[in-house]
Formats: sequence, structure tokens, C-alpha cells
Amino acid sequence: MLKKKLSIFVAFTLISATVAIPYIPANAANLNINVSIDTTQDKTPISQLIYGGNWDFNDASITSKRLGGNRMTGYNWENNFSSAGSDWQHSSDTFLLSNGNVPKEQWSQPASVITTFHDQNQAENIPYSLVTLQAAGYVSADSKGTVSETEAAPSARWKEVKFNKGSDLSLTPDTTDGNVYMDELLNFLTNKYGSASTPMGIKAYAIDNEPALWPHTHARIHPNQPTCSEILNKNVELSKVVKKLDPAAEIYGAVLYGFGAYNDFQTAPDWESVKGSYKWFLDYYLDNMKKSSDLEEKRLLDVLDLHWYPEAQGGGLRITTNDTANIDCNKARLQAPRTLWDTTYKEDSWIAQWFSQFLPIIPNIKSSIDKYYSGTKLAFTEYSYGADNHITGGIAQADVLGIFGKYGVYAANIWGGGPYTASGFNLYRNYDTKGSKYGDTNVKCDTSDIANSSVYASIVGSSDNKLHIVVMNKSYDSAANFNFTINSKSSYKTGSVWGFDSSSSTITQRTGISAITGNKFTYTLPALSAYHIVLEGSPVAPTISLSGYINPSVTSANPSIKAGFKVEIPGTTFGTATDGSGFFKIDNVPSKTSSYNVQISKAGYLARIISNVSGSTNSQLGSKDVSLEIWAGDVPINGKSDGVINMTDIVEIAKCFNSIKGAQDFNASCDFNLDDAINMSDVISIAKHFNATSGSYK
Ligand SMILES: [Ca+2]
Ligand SMILES: [Ca+2]
Ligand SMILES: [Ca+2]
Repeated sequence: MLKKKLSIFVAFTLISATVAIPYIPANAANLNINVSIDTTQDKTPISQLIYGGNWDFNDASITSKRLGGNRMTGYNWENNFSSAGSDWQHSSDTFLLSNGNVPKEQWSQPASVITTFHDQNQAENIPYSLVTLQAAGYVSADSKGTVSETEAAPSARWKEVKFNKGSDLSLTPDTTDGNVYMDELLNFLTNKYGSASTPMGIKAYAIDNEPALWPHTHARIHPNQPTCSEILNKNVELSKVVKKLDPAAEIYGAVLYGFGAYNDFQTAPDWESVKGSYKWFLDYYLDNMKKSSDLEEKRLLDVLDLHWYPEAQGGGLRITTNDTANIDCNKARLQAPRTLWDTTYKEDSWIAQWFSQFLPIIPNIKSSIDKYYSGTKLAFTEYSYGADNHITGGIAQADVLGIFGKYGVYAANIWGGGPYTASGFNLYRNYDTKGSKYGDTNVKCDTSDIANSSVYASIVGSSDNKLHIVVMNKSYDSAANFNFTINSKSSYKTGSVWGFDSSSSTITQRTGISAITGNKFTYTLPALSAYHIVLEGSPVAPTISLSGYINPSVTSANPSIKAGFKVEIPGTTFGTATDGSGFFKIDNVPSKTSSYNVQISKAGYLARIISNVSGSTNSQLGSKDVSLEIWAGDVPINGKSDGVINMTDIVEIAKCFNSIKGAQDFNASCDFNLDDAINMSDVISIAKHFNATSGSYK
């Protein structure tokens, strides 16, 4: 269950490798995929730290950088030597200095690997540095190469790491004693750069790296399998050191390598004894970090830091590979990001086979956080979906970044990177090569075809005048017509489009979109492509709706008695009529700061005017239970009512008294109770509000 991780060295050599792109037939019929977007719903901030890396690669525009990996476990900040562990012959050497481009004259300066890393980030305008601290127990004493098994710590080849020095902290650490102190390192870094709350400060520290794997990766430093309680204790104690010296710095822990560590800390020796009712190790870790934080009265864990190298396979091959000759593996790579969020998806992996109750993985992790240490952020500081130089790697990368943004991941750092994965980043970060970016507020976006497409939408801040859509056609064979329907406070007219596809990793501008009407349009993507659509619009004038219920003053057996009352806004063209339940609703009334009047009328009834109806909010004028009563009795004469119920109206009834429908003298306006006869019951209707005028309504 160990992951196959590239060493930093191997990863660097792979960056320049090229892989042929297979021929993709495009003769299949187009897919039709419906996408609905609502810029008024599911609005959540997208953390900009999800676009992070572990190093610079290609032209990827990244927002944070991590100094981590296996090498940092054995890093001695006093002399800058480090141990490769099992990645390369358990060699203690100067790799981090040479690999980190530390100027030779600084090789013997304290922490120059860290300071060079941070200085480079500052120079590249990468504002967020995440630096790994040492907690395994020992770090390299020298750069004399391979450490044999008999020289495993403790031996002269190692210095012991202590979190607290217990005496005055020095800016020039003693390289001749047997110890390396973490509080002295924090003191050195905050002295040089200021605290994390200042612009130059290092923003975050991780509690070592992948501790569950130490007996494998660093058998000379920590040959025994760590226990749950050991790692918990080390996280608490080292975090306390950081929080004391740099309270604003964020703590990342426990930097777990993968699911085997999330689950039972790689079958830790004490797991069964501490498990209790915990679902998995993450629960134990979060719960106990919270308890320790409560004791300290400060948060000791800011970010739950996990690594995620998908175990999903296709065609018998794990999708994290850079070998792209296996089409089934490539296709599985395109689906693998669904394991992060999709409850309906089951990947081909041992996790899905044996531990499906923990999938999809992000919602399960978040529910543990909510249950045991609410407010803790989530980071994946190492992950890779493979195929750094293949279209499927580029699409998977773009998909994963969309998912991280949509599902509230706080930070993420790709391990690896190549031309196509760089384009997966730049589709969000620099799609036009002029620094234009995807929005920072996620909005609701759903596709009708999860298998063949992924679509994400965002706006900038709270304004939806500009709508960013990242859309992927994951079909290997078919172009796809994407039919977009958008609900928005803006009306979109045109769109510009950028993207990459199987022909090249370079993001280029594509055919634009013009003459959008009704916030609907269709756009076709070729098979295996990822595009960024930017729609430009202007605000739609806001509108309100006015609704309510009326009730005639007449008792009637006729079910239509409440229907057909005209409801109008005098002086406008807006109006409607009541339905059989007396309900009315006028939509799309222009919002205004002043008020509206609403008039309700029907032949034979005394018109009622509701004044001072808000012009800026939706109003309901009367409910089903407490409805607006409309009084019968104002009979129109020559088509006109006079706004008062009086003798004139009685006279009008007298003219047709005792007539029935069809008779020559029958006047429908006088048949208030709709029984097709004009008689005493209609006269009684008048009597109820005799002498009332339109002003008599209250
Ligand atoms: Ca020392
Ligand atoms: Ca009248
Ligand atoms: Ca009647």
C-alpha cells in the first residue's frame, strides 16, 4: 500500500521528457451536454492557495510554494546537509543546497536552503511559503554520503533534533554540539523575515513529512514504526514552539502520505488501543489536536495537511504514471478526480474496493473536521494525477483545480509538473498570457454529463458582470456541444474563449461567442479539450413581483367567483387577472425607490386601490387566509363605474330585476353571485356596503 512517489531528482529529469500524443479520431457524432449555471447560488470563496506547487515548473503561474518532501525530514538547518533516505542510498549530502540553487558562498550559512527558497518566492511574487520543520528525531550531521545500517541514529552521522533549546536562542547556532533546535530555527527565521503577519514573513510551517513512512523512507533516522501517540505528541509540542515564536504562522499537520495513513496511520502499533469509536486515524488526530489546543487556549493545528496520490487504475496501470501509451489508463485518469467529490463514482482501486465508506474523499475528510475540530482548513500539499505531458494529465489537472475551488480546499501543491499540467494551472491563472485569472468566488454550476465533462464557474468578488467558465470535454472520441443556460443578475452578450487540446499544450485563443440572447448559448469543444470561457455582460435592471389573494364580498356556489379580477398598476402596462383561487402575481415589475399603486377591479365591483406598495421589494398583498376583500355593488353604466355604491346602482339592478341569463334585459354586471339570475340575493350583496366609495377600503 505504499505509494510510488517520484523523488525530487527523478521528477526534475521527467519535466523535460516529451511523450507522443496519440491520434484521436474525431468522426463520432457530437455529444450534447447541458450546463446550468446560477451566479446567485452556492457562492463560496475560492482559496487562492490551491494553485500551489512544490517547485517551479514550465511556465505555470503558482500562488504558493512548499519546501517539503522526503529530503526535508533529515534536513539540518545549522549546516544545510540532508538525508536522501531510501530515495537514494540513505545519502547524507549537499543535495538541497545544489538542487535549491543556493549560492555557494551561502552553503555554510544557517538555514540557507530555507532562506534561498523563501527569497526566490519573494522575487517571483509568490507570497506564500510553506516550510517543513523536522520532527523525526535526527538530522544529517555531515555530507559524507551513504549512511550504513549500523550507523543508524543515534550515531556520529546524526544530530539529535530538540524542539526547545532551554537556553538563550542564538542567530549563529553551535554546529559542534550534538543538537539541532527547532525554536532556534524559528527565532532565526522570524528575526530575518519578521512574523508571518508581515509581508516578508514565512507564512506556514509543516510538522515534518509523511511520518507513517519514516521506517521505509528514513530507516536510518527512525527505523521503528511511529505510534499514533508519538506523532500526536510531536505535532502538539512542535506546534507550541512555532505558536510561541510566530503566533501568526499557520501550522500544517500531520502531512500524511495517503489513505493508509488517513485510515490507521499505516497500521500503527498502538492504533487498535487508541481507536475507540473513531472512524479512522484522521478522527483521532483531529480530536486530540483540538483537546490539546483547548488546553493551550490557542489553535495548534490550522491546516489538516494530507497527500493524495490517486490509487485509481485503468488498463492495469495506476493513473499517476507518466506512461501514456495505455489508453484505458488515460481514460481512467480523466475520471479519477471524481473520487474527490462524486458520491456516484467508484474508481478501480483498492481504496474503492475495501474502504468505499470513506469515498468520496473530500466530503468524508470535511465531515471528520466538522465533527472533531471544526474550522480546521484542508490542504493537499502533495498530489499528482500523472501524465504531466499528455492531454489527459492536463485535463485531470484542470479538473482537480476546479474541484479544489468548488469544494473549499484551502491549499494544494502539485508534486510534479510538465507542459500539460502547467496549462491545467494556467487555464485558471494566466489563460491569456497577460495574467488574467479565473474568478475568486465559486458559483453554482452543474453538468448533465459527469463522465464526459467537467464544468466550473466563478465570478470576481460579488459582481457577476464577468462570468468565468472552465469547461472540459473528457470524451476521447467525440466533440461535444455544450448548451449553457445561465441565471444571473447580468445579461451576457459576448464571450471570449481560450483553451488547450490534444494537439498542443499551449493555451490559445479560440472562436469567440457573440450575440448571446436570454443568457443561453451553445459552444462546441473538440474531444479531449479544456477551455476557459469569459462572458461579458451588464447588469439586468432589477425587477420585483407583486402577488396576493382577493376575495369577493359575495357568497356564491360558483367556483369561478374569485376569478377574473383585473389587477393592474395604473399608469403602466403591468397587470394580470386573478385565478380561480383569487391569486394573482405580476412579475418583472421594474424596481424603483418610490412606491407603486395596485388597482383591483371587475365589472360590478367597487374598485380597490392598494397604495404605497414597495417599489423595491417583492410584496404579497393579502394571503390565502387574510385576503383582500372586494365589494360588490358598483354597477357600470355605459361601461363606466362611478366609484360609489348607491341608489344609482340599485336603479341599475331594478332595470334587470328578476331576469335570467339569456333574457334581453339580463345584465351580467348585476349578477354578483354568478348564479345566472338577478334577484334579491344580488340586491343583498349591494346592501352590505351601501354608500361605500373606493376610499372606504382600509
Ligand atoms: Ca547545534
Ligand atoms: Ca355606482
Ligand atoms: Ca344572482
